Amino acid sequence: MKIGLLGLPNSGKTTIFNALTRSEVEVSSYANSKAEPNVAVVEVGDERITRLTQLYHPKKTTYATIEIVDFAGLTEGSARKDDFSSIQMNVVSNLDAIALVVRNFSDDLTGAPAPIADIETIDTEFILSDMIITEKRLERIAWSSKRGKTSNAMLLEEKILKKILEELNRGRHVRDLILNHNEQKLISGFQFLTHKPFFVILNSEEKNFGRNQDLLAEIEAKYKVIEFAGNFEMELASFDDSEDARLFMAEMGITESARDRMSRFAYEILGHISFITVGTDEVRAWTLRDGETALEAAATIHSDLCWGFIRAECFSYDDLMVCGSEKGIRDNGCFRLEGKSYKVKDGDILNIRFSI
Ligand SMILES: Nc1nc2c(ncn2[C@@H]2O[C@H](COP(=O)(O)OP(=O)(O)O)[C@@H](O)[C@H]2O)c(=O)[nH]1
Ligand SMILES: [Mg+2]
Repeated sequence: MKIGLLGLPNSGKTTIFNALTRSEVEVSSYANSKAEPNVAVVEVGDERITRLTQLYHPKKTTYATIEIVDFAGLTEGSARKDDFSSIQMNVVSNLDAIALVVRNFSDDLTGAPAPIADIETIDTEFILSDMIITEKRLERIAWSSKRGKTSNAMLLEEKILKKILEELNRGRHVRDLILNHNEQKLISGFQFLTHKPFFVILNSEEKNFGRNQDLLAEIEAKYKVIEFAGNFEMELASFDDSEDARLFMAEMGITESARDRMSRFAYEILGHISFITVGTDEVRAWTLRDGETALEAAATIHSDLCWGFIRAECFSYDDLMVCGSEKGIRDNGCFRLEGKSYKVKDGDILNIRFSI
């Protein structure tokens, strides 16, 4: 899973990036805005994997990972400049979700925070950028059809793009449109910014953190939102001594690290779940979309397991914790054999039987 941090300059993107990834990228009001994006991979904290490691003593433990990308700032007018085209084509196209970092702290340069206005500014840029792409493509289609060069696929594309343009003109997003599978496929190449799963990270001043219920509710009316105290959490992430970190967190009313909260939030928004494989070699978390099947789980592990799929041996993590061991699982009738079309659940422990 890949998540991109976007936002206005000085909204705290790099600060949040450092907090999430325990990196130490320079944070400053004058940081070079044309620098390459910062990229880091973080492990998804998962207590189940930790406990299974204690139970199986594997040679290797592998947590799920999320890749975080910290972009240069966007500004009003970005859609009309080159800012988006390069970002969009190279990096945004690979993102699974966009996290918009919004400043909710006072800044010497830019003054008092205006989070709602900032969100609208960026949202407008995203919509504009998608409109420009749509209009350009529609012009080309019109040009082709004037010369008698049309196809059914092109007509269908034109129809969808007009629908999209109408939606964007109303200030709405491509992701709000209900599109069938075929339509989704037709427009996937455009990489519309307003098509990606999207959420807001409200980056709050330490002393206001946890006291922004009204503001959060206002944002939530339109977008998914999570609050961070960026600066504070960046400092926390740099602590080696976790006992100290826990004390500081408790003081702030933070029960989980920024990284853990963000991963949980992202899994929820993207409708992702984890299944687990266990053994003496490796205990490992894998990611699936909610609703995906045992066959898709097999393919995630290795294509051979998919081609030669026979059955999935399955029990749940929760049952294992209650029964204490795999023997206990079998004795209590919690062990199942599932077929290809079984819908995998979060926390399922799977062993794929296969032959090639
Ligand atoms: N008070 C406060 N300042 C912050 C916070 N997050 C970032 N800043 C400051 O805002 C400035 C810009 O931060 P940076 O992370 O580089 O922003 P970016 O341009 O979006 O990457 C720096 O001076 C940070 O110290 C925060 O949560 N609280
Ligand atoms: Mg930065």
